[in-house]
Amino acid sequence: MDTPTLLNLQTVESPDWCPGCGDFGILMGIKKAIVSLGRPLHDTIIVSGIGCSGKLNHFVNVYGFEGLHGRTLPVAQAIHLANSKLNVIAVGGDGDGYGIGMEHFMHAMRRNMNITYIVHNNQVYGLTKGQYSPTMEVGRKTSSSPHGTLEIPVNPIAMAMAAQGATFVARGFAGDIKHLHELILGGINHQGFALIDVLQPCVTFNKVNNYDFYKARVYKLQEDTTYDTTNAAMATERSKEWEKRIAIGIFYKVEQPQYEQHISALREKPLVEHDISNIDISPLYKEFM
Ligand SMILES: Cc1ncc(C[n+]2csc(CCOP(=O)(O)OP(=O)(O)O)c2C)c(N)n1
Ligand code: SF4
Repeated sequence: MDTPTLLNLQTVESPDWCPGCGDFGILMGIKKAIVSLGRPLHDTIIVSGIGCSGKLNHFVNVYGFEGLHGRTLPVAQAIHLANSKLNVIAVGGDGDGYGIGMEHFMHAMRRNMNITYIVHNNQVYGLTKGQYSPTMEVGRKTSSSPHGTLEIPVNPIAMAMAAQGATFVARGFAGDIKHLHELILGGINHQGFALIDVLQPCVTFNKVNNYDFYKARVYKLQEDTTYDTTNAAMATERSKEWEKRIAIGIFYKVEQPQYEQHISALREKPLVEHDISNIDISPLYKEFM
């Protein structure tokens, strides 16, 4: 049994992200969380989409699956349904999750499967050279908005609250690895769907929302003793702060039944552990061949 350490989580391939990219902080946050969790390396799988963020699972020595752009969550949910004993972590960009994959994002939260979803939110499509993504603020000039963006940005935390199924909703900052590590570990240990939206500076294509921008604004929600993590309205309201200050931490956390608890076969044990040796599946094969 291989217990994870920062050393054996290392892969042969080294990250090729731009120097200073916030993805490095997220990578370290995830590695530290896997080490703190202490489960064998083969118990964790990281599912990703396509993007700079999508390469993350190349750099962590656990199981990995790099799927299609925007389809991170369907794959992660399928893996979880097949073997609910695994620690399933899904990672992707804001373009991946809140753009092309938005419909999966909303429905995954309604299902409340036990998955940790970490979104590298840099307000741009990094890999394809800086077009604005759905979280970009109004008026920003990018390669795809020469006159400034027109659309109102997506607020992922408020969207999660609107889906009414999210049971762990948090925001981290790639420049505060210690705090991010705690959030990710909290998300993994939470029994249900955990969203961790991470403020991730893209130092190459987003020159405004850089480390200084965030350092001047972020504050920790959990240091505010009046904040109530079971109050959905409070979570939505706090998530709207942006210009002057930006909250990071756990916005919302409640216990609710998970998807598989409604299905007797899944409640009993993971699908992969069911004995199907006495079932004739040849008619099923014929139907699909
Ligand atoms: C279906 C599909 N559409 C478009 C692309 C091209 N594409 C690859 S990565 C990417 C953007 C990635 O942006 P984001 O998800 O925000 O991740 P980042 O690179 O910023 O980490 C796009 C549009 C693709 N690979 N597949
Ligand atoms: S383009 Fe942006 S997101 Fe991609 S590696 Fe470079 S800094 Fe990171």
